[in-house]
Amino acid sequence: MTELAAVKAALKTQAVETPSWAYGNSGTRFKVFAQAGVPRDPFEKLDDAAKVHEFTGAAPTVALHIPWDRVGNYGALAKHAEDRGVRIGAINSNTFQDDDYRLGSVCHPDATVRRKAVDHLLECVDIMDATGSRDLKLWFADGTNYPGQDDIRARQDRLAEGLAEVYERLGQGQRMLLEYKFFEPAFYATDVPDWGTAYAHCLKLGEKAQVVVDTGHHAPGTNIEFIVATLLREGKLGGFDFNSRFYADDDLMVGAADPFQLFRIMYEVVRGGGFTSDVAFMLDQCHNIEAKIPAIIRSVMNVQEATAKALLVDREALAGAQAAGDVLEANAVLMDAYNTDVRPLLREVRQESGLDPEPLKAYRSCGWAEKVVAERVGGQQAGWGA
Ligand code: PSV
Ligand code: MN
Repeated sequence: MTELAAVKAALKTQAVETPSWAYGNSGTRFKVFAQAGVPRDPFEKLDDAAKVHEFTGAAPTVALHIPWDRVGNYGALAKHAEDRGVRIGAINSNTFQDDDYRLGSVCHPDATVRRKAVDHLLECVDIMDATGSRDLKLWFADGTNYPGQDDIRARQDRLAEGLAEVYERLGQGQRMLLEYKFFEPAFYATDVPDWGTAYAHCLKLGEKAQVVVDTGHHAPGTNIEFIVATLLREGKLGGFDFNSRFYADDDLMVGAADPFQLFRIMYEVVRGGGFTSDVAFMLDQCHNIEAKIPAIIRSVMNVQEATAKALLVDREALAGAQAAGDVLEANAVLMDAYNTDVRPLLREVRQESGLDPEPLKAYRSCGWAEKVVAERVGGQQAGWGA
């Protein structure tokens, strides 16, 4: 196989998981804007997600968030997805939207609240059994706002205890993905603030526990590709929650704020063997003001473009320049790949896969947006948190 053929073959295997919540209404604490045609239940969210996959060929799975996507029959939901050519992906837990969780969930000082939180996580594993999902994605809003508010070490012990119980419940082939975030909603000490804390817990738990890197969950200037390289080296990178940030956890379209950073991350993924391993490439975004389905298609395309550039890095030339200590040449090799216009290559890849080379144009002319605006009248639109 020529090198270009190998790049194309790799791109054809790329899968980006889209989040159910990105199809619903969202906003900030100031305003959630309603958009016409937005899904009213998880079934309609899957219908929209199927459109993203139909036009990109690269979004075969959809992450659910419980309880936002709670239904009576998860087998029926999984069947609904399959009938439309997609599958249910990661199950995201939610231990942050209940009054009981004011002082935390699995780290809460009161054992009754901890029990409730762990029971919810166990319920999520039951749902995984019904949907055939591989990954349980855990993000904890737990933390404290003031020094002295609670015992930082005791909170880590409670966290470890809760995680261990859920880990034991995981079935064959199931994984636990632990996500970190440096602040918000806790403003003083978040209980899983960084990759080191997530890594330490995952290491103790065992092989089925892996770290998730949400690209929006770092302080400005953090070298995320270094974290990615390290986690891959340790066999502990479970996946990504891709999105863009300008300031804090903005949840904007991946590749919108800093396409160069996305390229650097994808290069470390390719370099570290993560592209061909079990790393889950998920989006975790909210489309507050833009149309949702086109924004998600755009996001998938942005990941594809960064990946194509990463795959095009001349690794032999790079290694040569690095070994020779040729700083400028090494940097130039990397930049050559980044500066390549990969859009023609991706158009070819799509055509060879029987897809329209222009997913956004094809979606816009397919009539889906008009159809759902006309049909989805009445009922309660899905929204972030509902
Ligand atoms: C938290 O900010 C987070 O990144 C977690 O992944 C949540 O589950 C998700 O956002 C909800 O949008
Ligand atoms: Mn996330």
